[in-house]
Amino acid sequence: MSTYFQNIPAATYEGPDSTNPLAFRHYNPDMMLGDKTMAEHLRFAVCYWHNFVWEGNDPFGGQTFERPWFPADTMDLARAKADAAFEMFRILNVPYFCFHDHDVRPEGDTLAESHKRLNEMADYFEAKMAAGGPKLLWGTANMFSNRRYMSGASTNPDPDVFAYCASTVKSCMDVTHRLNGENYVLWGGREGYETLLNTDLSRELEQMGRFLSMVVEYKHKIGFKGAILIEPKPQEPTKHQYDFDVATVYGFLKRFGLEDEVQMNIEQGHAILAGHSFEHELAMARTLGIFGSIDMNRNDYQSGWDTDQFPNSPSEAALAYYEVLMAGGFKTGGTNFDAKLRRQSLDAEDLIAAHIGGMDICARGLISAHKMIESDALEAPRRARYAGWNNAAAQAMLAPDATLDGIAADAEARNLTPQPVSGAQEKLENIVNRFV
Ligand code: XUL
Ligand code: CO
Repeated sequence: MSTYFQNIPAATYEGPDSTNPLAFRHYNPDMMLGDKTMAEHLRFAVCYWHNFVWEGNDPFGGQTFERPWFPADTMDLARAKADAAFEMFRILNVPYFCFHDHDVRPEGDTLAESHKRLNEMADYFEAKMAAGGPKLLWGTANMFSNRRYMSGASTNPDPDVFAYCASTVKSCMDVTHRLNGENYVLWGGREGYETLLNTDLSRELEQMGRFLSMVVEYKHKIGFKGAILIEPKPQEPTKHQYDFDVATVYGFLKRFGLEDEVQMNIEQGHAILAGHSFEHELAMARTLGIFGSIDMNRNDYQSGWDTDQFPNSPSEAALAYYEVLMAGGFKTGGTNFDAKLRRQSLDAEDLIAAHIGGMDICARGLISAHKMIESDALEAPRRARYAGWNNAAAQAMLAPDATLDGIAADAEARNLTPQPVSGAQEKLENIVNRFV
């Protein structure tokens, strides 16, 4: 039993007028929105790494947090960390959690020892999950922290690192499968380059494509029913990451014939780093049929870093969940808080309050998005804007037998003079604000 969060009561819904910093004001798990409860729509997950592994260091300074399980370099401390983690999951009443291998077990001296330790921790989790703990939204392998990965994971110039990665991912997929994880995530933090001067792009992309294909093959071999998710990010820690954004990853999947096998885990902060908005990335994934899950956080819009802050903008959350709902909602995916405290927020209570605030913002966004869709307030004008395409003559221009010169001849014969129509952007923005 952990005593780290002692005296912090389980968080409950108290309604919008509550002033209790440790109660939900908007997240009411059982409230119905359409045919699902709020909990079923949002499918919240707490991540292991930012909450229980990160010590508060930044590029200029070291540890600020003091947690009883630090440095978690023994199995006893790893179990103490797990006790605290599951205690926090219980207080927040989240249905899911996520972890990397590296988050939950100290690395062994050999690959075999590392896998053995991971399996021991999976046993420990299994018992806690069976005793009413959360389910596993996704598992993943940390193939970016250790110096062996400094020149890449599957894209490494050294074939031994490629093989090491195969063993690592296999063991993490096995554990994810055993714990009934609903997805398996690959974030290629080191799958990119620092300088083109020492990089063979052709080889690295080929290695990455082959590796991902083998991951998909292994998923089918072991009968893992969850989704394989790629998490795009344009840079940081590398100067350039190959999984730059959703559109880039889609091109990569097409090249290797994996577009029906792999979906996207889209993170707000990564979208901003790529020069997009979160809703752009979500809309692109929906359009391409590869939407999977989200990592919820926000970036500081000035720093240019991946600051992984807890979300706090109701309007941004509303536009994000609008896209999630338009994509048909989460299937295997969910809302994972890939978010961390600021390094001065030292207390156990800060961890709880941060998640409660984030969950409330997501709940507000979901409610607004649901109302916007029910009212048809945005979709009706969008449909009207394209209504000209509904007639047969317009559709014929897109048919496989249509030709450029045929359409040109028709346009000239009809002496066309198209008249511009207002895009009415401000009116649409005002509509959104009615619901937020
Ligand atoms: C890094 C990031 C990762 C992935 C999992 O920016 O988002 O934590 O979510 O490896
Ligand atoms: Co993430």
